[in-house]
Amino acid sequence: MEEEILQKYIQAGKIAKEAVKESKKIIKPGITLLEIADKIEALIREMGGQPAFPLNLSLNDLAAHYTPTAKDQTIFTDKDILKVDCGVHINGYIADTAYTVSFNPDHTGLIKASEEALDAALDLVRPGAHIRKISAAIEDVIKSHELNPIENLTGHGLEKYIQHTEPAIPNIRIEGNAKLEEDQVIAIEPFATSGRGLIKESSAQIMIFVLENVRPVRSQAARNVLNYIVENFATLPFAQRWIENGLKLSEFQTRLALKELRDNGIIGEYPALKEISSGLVSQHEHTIIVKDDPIITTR
Ligand SMILES: [Co+2]
Repeated sequence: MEEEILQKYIQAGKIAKEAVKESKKIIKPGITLLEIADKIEALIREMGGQPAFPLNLSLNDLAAHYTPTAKDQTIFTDKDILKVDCGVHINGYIADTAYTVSFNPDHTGLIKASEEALDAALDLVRPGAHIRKISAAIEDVIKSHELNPIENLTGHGLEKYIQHTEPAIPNIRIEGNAKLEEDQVIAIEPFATSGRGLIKESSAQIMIFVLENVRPVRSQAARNVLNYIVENFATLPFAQRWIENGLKLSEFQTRLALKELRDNGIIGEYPALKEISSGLVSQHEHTIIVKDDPIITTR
């Protein structure tokens, strides 16, 4: 890997680390999810990075892809378990990291399960390591806590301006001989649950979108939104509230434009993901550059 690119990955990781540290200071029962997202995303920009995706703040049985709306009133309470998934990029070079927070001692074991699974997985990362061994380690640690890994969420590779690419790193035993390769950039993200271990798309309003194909659109309003997306987010996921705030549009105007872009196959959607049996979910994640001496950019 070129030194210049390596340094961008490391810098993105540093900013993500700082963002996580600050989030741990401000997240207390009574804070709104919107306040958390606004503060942390602003901090990322102040430090010279850009959010690689909207700060994901997924409560309880939501595993991922919840981010607040511009007027979101949802409050984090002392009963909740909250996944904080934070992405930072510098010129498209991404750091992706997550942790879980709760002030309810009932959730301690659940949080430990994904944290220890991530530690066990990180210990195995090196060029030539079998992905199936990493996956098996994640499954074994989570099951040792008498909890289930989430089967249909996986770790993933990262590339310039691409948030999810090969290789997939499953959280359960798999077959096959795929191996990690030197200089691959990967995110490992075990999810543990007290439920069955499967997620589905929730029916709640979708708040995260991504550009897929640039094509002509009819209305001026949708064209303006498309230009804003291309200039600011390229192929990385973005939040509806970023459009509302950036272009000073109402929620109604924004949703109308996004609907037109979606109906024309220009943007895709990331619905919030919910555990199918309403089990509570924990998650931990780090980004690693695969080397003999691996670089965990977000730790
Ligand atoms: Co990730």
